Amino acid sequence: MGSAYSELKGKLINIIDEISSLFFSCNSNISMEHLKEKLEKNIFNIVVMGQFKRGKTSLINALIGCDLLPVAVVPLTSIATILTYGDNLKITVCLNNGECMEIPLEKLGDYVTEKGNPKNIKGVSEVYITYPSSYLKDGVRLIDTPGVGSVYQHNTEVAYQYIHKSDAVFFLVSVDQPMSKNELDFLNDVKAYSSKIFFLLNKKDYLSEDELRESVEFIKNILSEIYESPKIYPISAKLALSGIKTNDDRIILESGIKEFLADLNKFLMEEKGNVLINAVSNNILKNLQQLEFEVDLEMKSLKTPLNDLKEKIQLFEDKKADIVQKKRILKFC
Ligand SMILES: Nc1nc2c(ncn2[C@@H]2O[C@H](COP(=O)(O)OP(=O)(O)O)[C@@H](O)[C@H]2O)c(=O)[nH]1
Ligand SMILES: [Mg+2]
Repeated sequence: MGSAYSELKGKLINIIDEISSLFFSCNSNISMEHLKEKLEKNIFNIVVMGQFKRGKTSLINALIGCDLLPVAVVPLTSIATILTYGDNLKITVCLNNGECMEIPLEKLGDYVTEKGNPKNIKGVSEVYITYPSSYLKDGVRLIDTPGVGSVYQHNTEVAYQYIHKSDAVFFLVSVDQPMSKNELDFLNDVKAYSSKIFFLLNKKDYLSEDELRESVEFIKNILSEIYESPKIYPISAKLALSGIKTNDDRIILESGIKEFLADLNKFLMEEKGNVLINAVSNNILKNLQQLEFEVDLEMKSLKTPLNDLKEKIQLFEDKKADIVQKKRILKFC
């Protein structure tokens, strides 16, 4: 990212410091402290979203080229998993009580799956994984969410928590399931928060070329009601992972992942900085609006006793005038 980006970043950090020194607290979703950290570390959240079983986790595994996260035929991930760059694989489970612990890969399923951790009885808040993938360089974080519309309501709630943290979204639908009302509602909500959405139509390996063309057209028509000229990437995350793992170019080509990866790389090289600056500026503005609202409320609450006090002083003055008047009358009697 160039010098213009660094300059803008520096200016925004100064603004955050100035605002933070004026106001101690702010009840916003994303605090000034978080926004500063986001800028300083270039934290860029790519949130993988979609209904359960669409292949979200498979896509993340394909991207990093490794069977790292558990995949299943039943709704599986009940916990959000956050992947960041690290020279070595390290898995940290954080609990709702603030405690965090490192676990080995073979224990991951005990915390992030509905089977190993039904209804999140273990009270896991998030799982952090570091991994040496080129897609995770320069502050990119890939966030795997449980997916909306699962029979488990708490999974949907977890997915929704991540909408407002997303800088870009991979939204997955799949050819074996028609697009649901849940998915459309969710997309409407995502639109308000994320400026960049990649639409992926997964499991293309189930269809012939003609069927796939029809399926892409169908999804495009639906999405066009919400987004202007949406681009859809038909892929097979399963084939992509198998091709990338075995370095088989024929399978990688067949998976359709190449065009998506090319556009993703271009976006990360050319647009990521702008999106990040925009996201932080928007959040600063939102925080300022919230602060303005709070200051306004406080002034109103101060004004009420002040008016009361004025009324009481007036009453006192009237009473005093009355007594003085009475005294004067008495004197003349
Ligand atoms: N045929 C086929 N199956 C896939 C593909 N991607 C994922 N799957 C399967 O779909 C199921 C759900 O995948 P998963 O990644 O766990 O979905 P998630 O719930 O959205 O994270 C698993 O059985 C995967 O093996 C694909 O491209 N083709
Ligand atoms: Mg999953």
